[in-house]
Amino acid sequence: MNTQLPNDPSLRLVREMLRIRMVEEAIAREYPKGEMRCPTHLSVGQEAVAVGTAAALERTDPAVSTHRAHAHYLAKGGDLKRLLAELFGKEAGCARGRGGSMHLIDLDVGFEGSTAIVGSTLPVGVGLALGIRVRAEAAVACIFLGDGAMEEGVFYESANFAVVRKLPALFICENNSYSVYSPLTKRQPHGRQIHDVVRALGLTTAAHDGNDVFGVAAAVKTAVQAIRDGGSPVFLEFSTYRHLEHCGPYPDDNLGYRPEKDVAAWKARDPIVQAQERLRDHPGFSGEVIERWRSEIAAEIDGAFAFARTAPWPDPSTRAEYVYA
Ligand SMILES: Cc1ncc(C[n+]2csc(CCOP(=O)(O)OP(=O)(O)O)c2C)c(N)n1
Ligand SMILES: [Mg+2]
Repeated sequence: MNTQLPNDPSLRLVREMLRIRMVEEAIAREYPKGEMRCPTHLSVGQEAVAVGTAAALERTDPAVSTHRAHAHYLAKGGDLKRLLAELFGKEAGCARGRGGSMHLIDLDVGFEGSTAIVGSTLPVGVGLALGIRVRAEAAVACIFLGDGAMEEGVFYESANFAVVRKLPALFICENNSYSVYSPLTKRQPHGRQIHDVVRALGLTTAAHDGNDVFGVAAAVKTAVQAIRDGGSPVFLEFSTYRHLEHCGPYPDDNLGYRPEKDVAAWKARDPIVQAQERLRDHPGFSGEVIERWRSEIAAEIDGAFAFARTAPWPDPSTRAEYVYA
């Protein structure tokens, strides 16, 4: 567990983004050794959406996510050792080593699951919101999705049900402009905005900069409060950008499917660098603080990798347990 968090909320946001970045950079570094035998989709560059959103949620608010889930799982408080053990296929993994990177779960912190099938957690999240309503609880169900997932039929069914039943559902759309190699400009008509489409379905919507962690946290906080106060479901679209390839540990800018000037512009707007610049004169923040965080986090990551590497494999005789066939 992460035991050295600063009390100051702004510092916590930056430290948590740095922690997630360092975890994913460590995964990228270790991945080519071939010990993690699952496909892995990294969120490097997109950390602000996960961290800003989770900061505005309670531990008891359930969340579901996608194939690109490490950041959401960790920001929600998911256990790092169990994440890495899952990537190594070990019994101590959060899905007992059966799921790999795309099937993360930590019920202790309300992280109710992620799956590899794009869009498949949307109705699960809406179902969680229905459960909250039926039990008359004050929680909000958070549903992370990518820009590609809103193009699937299941999104419209799920969003419509949430609106008709006025469910406490918060859709967080990470719009990184791409579904694998396909840009939004090739997938949707010129000028169409995702949040405009969703507003037409009856959800309350807004679009924000997804690389500004403070702006994300503020926007999600407002939305969560409105939902808890009995408002309609909310859909927040956050524009952001992934730095690495769609699936795997490497950059893939050599493929040329993203304009070089876009890649450079987004990298110049790195969410962690931007947040650090914003905090330059903030009490308690300094270069030394960042360096201390770096060494604390590096030690935590080393320990978690050692745990994952040395943890036992699942017993082969249990291979049919905890899976559906
Ligand atoms: C139903 C389904 N169709 C296609 C795929 C292959 N696929 C995996 S990730 C992905 C892209 C999804 O894009 P988006 O929702 O924007 O998420 P991002 O990868 O950008 O985070 C696709 C098409 C899949 N896993 N499931
Ligand atoms: Mg996308």
